[in-house]
Amino acid sequence: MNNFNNEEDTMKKTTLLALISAALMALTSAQAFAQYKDEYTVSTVLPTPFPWGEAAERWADLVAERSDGEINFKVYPNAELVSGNQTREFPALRSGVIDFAIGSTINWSPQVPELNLFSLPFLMPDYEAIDALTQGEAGEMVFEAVRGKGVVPLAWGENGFRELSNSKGVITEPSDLEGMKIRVVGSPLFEDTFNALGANPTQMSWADAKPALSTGAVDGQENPLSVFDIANIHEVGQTYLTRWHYMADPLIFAANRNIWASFSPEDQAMIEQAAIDAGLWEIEGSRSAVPSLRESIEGHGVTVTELTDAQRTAFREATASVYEEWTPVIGEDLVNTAREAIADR
Ligand code: X2X
Repeated sequence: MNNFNNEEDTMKKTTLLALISAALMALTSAQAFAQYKDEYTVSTVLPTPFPWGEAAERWADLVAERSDGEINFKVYPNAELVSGNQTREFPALRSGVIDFAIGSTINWSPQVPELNLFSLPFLMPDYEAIDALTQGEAGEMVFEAVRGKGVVPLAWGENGFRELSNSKGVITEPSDLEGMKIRVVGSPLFEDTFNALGANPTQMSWADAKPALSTGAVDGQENPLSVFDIANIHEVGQTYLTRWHYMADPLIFAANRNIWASFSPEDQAMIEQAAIDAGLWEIEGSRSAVPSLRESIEGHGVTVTELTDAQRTAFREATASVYEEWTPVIGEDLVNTAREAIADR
């Protein structure tokens, strides 16, 4: 009797266990399925066909492909998730209003002071210098700073060397900028740079820039050749362009911290690798497009001026005060690490 009861008990227990484990399995797979949102937002400032927008589309494509269509990134360009106010993108990414973003170091520098490193005038003379920073210890320090602000950095892209355009005349020396109204973006560092050159800088978003140029509210602006050409900035009276390469803004692919934590380690590795691949693809494409962009811009009747080394030195000397003021903000250690990496490149 006892034996029989025991056997029955055991059978009941086994059945119960099987039922529980089946229920658990169903729950786990339902959870695994439900862990993905229908759509993950990806914020950018520029849309396609700007390289920045292309980078975001590429990232979304790679993620879709490598997740067999399970992870859906949707790109929202023109900083539309923050009503066009591109310097609010980082806080929105941090707070979870945005899931992912590809942001310019300029636009995120109000919240992450270390990002002003790349805006120091004439710090990076060429592409090798940019790479020496982003691919080395300085880049890791910058990523650490981004992490410290609650956002997960994943990979680098590039907006490009920013060149100076205006509607008034050829600029080859600082005095040519005297009193000129120049649209700048993002960090107050830009106001210091243009004030040091005797210009009259005004901060405004990209959405407001072209209208301000067309009404003559401002005389000039600075942006990479790709932006100048694709946005047809020559159409708003910007017929002089000086290639002074005074700074370049890298792009950072990044994730909101909680969204990031919601992915498995395998998904995280896949999304990060997709960002790295999209970034490398975009950087290469941006750089190799420069000669044809220059041609296209000249073809629109814009006078393109290249600076001699001596002319560039005059601009560098005129903006030396920016280093004094901003090195303590960026961090002495980071600025020194960057300088050494550039010297050793
Ligand atoms: O606003 C700009 O100038 C742009 C588009 O280049 C950036 O977002 C930094």
